[in-house]
Amino acid sequence: MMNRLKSFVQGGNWCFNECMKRALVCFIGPVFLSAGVYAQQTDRFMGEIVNYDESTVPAYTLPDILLTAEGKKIKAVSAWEKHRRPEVLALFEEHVYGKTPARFDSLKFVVTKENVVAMAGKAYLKEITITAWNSGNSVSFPVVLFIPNKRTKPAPVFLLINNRSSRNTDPTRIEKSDFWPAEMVIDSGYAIAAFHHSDVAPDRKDSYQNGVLKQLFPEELEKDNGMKAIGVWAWAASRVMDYFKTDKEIDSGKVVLVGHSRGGKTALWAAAQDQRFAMVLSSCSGSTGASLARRKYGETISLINKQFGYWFNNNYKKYSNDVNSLPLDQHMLIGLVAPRPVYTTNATEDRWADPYGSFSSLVQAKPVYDLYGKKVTLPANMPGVNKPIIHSAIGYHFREGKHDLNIYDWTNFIRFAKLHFNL
Ligand code: GTR
Repeated sequence: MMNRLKSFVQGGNWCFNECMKRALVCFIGPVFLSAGVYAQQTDRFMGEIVNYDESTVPAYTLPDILLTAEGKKIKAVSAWEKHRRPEVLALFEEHVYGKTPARFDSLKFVVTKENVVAMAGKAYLKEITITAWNSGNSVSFPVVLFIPNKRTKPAPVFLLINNRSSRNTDPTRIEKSDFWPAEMVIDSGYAIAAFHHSDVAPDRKDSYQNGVLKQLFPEELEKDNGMKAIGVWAWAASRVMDYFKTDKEIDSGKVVLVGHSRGGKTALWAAAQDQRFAMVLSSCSGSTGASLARRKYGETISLINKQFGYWFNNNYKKYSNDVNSLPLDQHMLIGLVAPRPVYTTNATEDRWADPYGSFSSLVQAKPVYDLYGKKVTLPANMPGVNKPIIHSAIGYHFREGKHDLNIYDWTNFIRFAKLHFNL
C-alpha cells in the first residue's frame, strides 16, 4: 500500500484524479454490486461517463488481423511476415505510438558498480550506465542487474520497465518490494534487471520531452506520427537489450520484458517492434495496452488522451471520439508478439483496465499464433479468478485484488517462463 501511495505521489498531477477514480471503483463498486445493480454502474471522470456496464458495450466489429489492406486473407507465416505484419506494425506507428527512429549514432555501456557477492552471495550485481549519442548530443540512463551465481550457463533475464518509485529496484536491497521481487527471481534461476522509465522520458505532460526526445530525436516532437513517451520507454528497453547482447553472463535469446500498467503497454509495444525480446509479460495494461478499444469499457481512448496524451502520437487524438475509424485494435498488438509467448494479467478491483476486453483481445490474437502452429489454449469464456492459464503460448490470469504487480503475478510469470523456455 505504501508503495502504491508513493507511486501516486511520484506520478504528479494524475495521481489525485486516479486515486479518486480508483477509490470510487473500489469503494462504491461493492456497494453497487451488493445492491444488485451492477448492470447500471457507471462513473463520471473528466467530464465523461465511464462505462462499467456490459450491457451498454456497443456492438463493434474488429479489424481482421489476417486481412491485408488490399483485402487478401493471410494463410501462411511467410505472407504474415512479408505483408501483413509490417502493415500492422505501421498502423500502430502511424495512429498510436509513433514511429521509432531507425537509427542513432552510437551507444556506450559502462559498468559503474559491481558486487559479485550481492544478496548474501546469491547474486552478481552490476549497475550499468547506458549512453546513447545522436547528432552530437547524448542521453544516459542507469540499469540495475542481478545475475544468479548458482548457474552453469548464461542466465535468462526478466527486464522490468519500472514506472513506479525507483526504490522498488533498490540495488542495495535495503528496500525490497513485491513489485520487483529480485531475491525470488534469483532463487528461481533467472537474472533480473530494471530501468526507470522517467530516466529517458519524464512521465509528465509538461516535461516528457526532456530526455531522449529533445536530446536525440527533436524532430519527433514536430511530427503527427512522431514517437512520444511510450515510444521512448520502448526504445530504451531495446537499448537494454543491446546491452544484454554484450554481456556473456546473460542469455540474450531469453530476455523477458515485463511491465505494469503504462509499463505494460510499453512492454507490448517494445516487444511488437523488437523481436529480440523472447517473451513479454504485461500486467494490468488496460487501455492502449492489451484491452480492446472498441468496447469503450472503463478507460477509453478519449479519456487516456485527455489524461495522458503525451504517451501517444498526435494522430491518436483523432480517435478520441471516433474509435470505429481506427484501422486497428489492440488484439493486433498482441498478434505482433507472435509467435513469442505473451502473458497478460488483470485484477478484480481494476475494472478501469477492462479485464474482459483484455482477455478478448488475447482470444482475437490467436489466429496469428495458429499460423505458426503455436498451442494457444485460451477458453472461450473469461477464466475464473486466480485460475492462471500457463500451458498456452498466450497466457493470462485474472487475479484477486488491486491494480498492481505483485507476488502472485511474478509467481505465475516465473512458471510461464520456465514452461516456455523448457527450463
Ligand atoms: C492509469 C491509467 C492507465 C494506466 C495506469 C498506470 O491511471 O489510466 O492507463 O496506465 O494509470 O500506469 O498506473
